[in-house]
Amino acid sequence: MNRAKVVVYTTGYCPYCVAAKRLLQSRGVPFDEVDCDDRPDLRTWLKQATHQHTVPQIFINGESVGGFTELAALQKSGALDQKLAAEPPAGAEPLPV
Ligand SMILES: N[C@@H](CCC(=O)N[C@@H](CS)C(=O)NCC(=O)O)C(=O)O
Repeated sequence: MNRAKVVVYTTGYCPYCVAAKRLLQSRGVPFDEVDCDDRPDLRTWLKQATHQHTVPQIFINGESVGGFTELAALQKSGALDQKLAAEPPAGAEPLPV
């Protein structure tokens, strides 16, 4: 069962973003998408928070899990199920949107 809060930071033209969203949708995982086009503030925050310069950037219960490649690896290893089954920690700070 999916209890986790999933947030996907994307841009408009981004095949990896499409692939990540498709993977989540194929698993029936609800997620919030945050479009970073024309949002240099969010891109700057993402770089600081993830030390990555690419999109998508995916957060599960506030934890940065990487982009599509890492999401697919989590799925393949079975670790994604465990992360998605966890509830968001009480009082967690919302991610920037
Ligand atoms: N390994 C990364 C690759 C992601 C990637 O290359 N994303 C492209 C867009 S589809 C990107 O962010 N390029 C640099 C940029 O847009 O600034 C993943 O699987 O998410």
